[in-house]
Amino acid sequence: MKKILVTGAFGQIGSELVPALQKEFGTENIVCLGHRNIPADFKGILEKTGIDEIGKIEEIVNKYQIGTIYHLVSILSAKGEKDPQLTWEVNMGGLKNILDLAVKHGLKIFWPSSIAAFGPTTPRKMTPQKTILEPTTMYGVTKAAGELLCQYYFLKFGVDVRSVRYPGIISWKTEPGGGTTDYAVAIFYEALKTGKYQCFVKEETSLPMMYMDDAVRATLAIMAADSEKLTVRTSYNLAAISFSAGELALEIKKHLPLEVTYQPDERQKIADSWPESIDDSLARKDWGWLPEYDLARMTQEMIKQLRENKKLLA
Ligand code: AKB
Repeated sequence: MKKILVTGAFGQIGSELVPALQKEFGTENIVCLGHRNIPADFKGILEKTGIDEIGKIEEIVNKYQIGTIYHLVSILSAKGEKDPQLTWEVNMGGLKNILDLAVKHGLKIFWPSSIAAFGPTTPRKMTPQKTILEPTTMYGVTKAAGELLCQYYFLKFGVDVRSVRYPGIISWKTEPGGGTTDYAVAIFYEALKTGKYQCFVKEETSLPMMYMDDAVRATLAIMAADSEKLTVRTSYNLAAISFSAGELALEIKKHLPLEVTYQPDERQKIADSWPESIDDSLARKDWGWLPEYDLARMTQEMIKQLRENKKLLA
């Protein structure tokens, strides 16, 4: 089989998608691109190249006979506001490079969009698939523009590019970095470490979220779907659970003692610009998407995995 290249292989999503891809297609068929946070026990094919080094990435495509790229490299919302220029260059420049390689080498592409593609003028409840996209963060601007770029390359050059709008992803293996939804992960770490958490959004702030196992399943499912079944080439709405910061704290308190204080910072404004819940009926209809984790199951699993695998927290 033609090999798969994963960029951003050691980020929040890559850290869990790579093992799933290795399991499904064989470790020898997955090439990981990254240069930071490479775990000491990493097993697999590793190439250390930056996403701006397009010549080197093309050499890798040729060297390994790559047929598919999961292009995960991205600067997230909160970090993006600290350096919007760099965010545009990394997020859009990187995507454009990968799409150009796809045209030249006939590659299939997965690229993640996000609920950040929406903005304050988008309907906030059960946000429809086709709606207003007026994001107010640079990260969101790159997601909205990136979606259109993906669709353009599909229509103009026939690139088989597939995408989902991830909600906030909750995972135990790697902590996210630079996102607005990071509080929903950090609260678990702090609950186990100190029993106290100072939350940077208000108690009533409610956002769409998803446990990592569901996110990985969704990614594999859309990539495995028959091309003719896909009616969206911008990016599919994807949903699992929506809950407020306060509801999450209450759920964790069923398992652990936890004291939460709320001190909203600049990330509150970003959270307020995003939807509360998402209508993902098209993803369900077109490629059979169905989430498995609700708030209770996700909370139980997070605590169990952190206790078992992150010994320092026990
Ligand atoms: C972020 O908070 O920036 C990300 C996202 C929702 O895309 N987790």
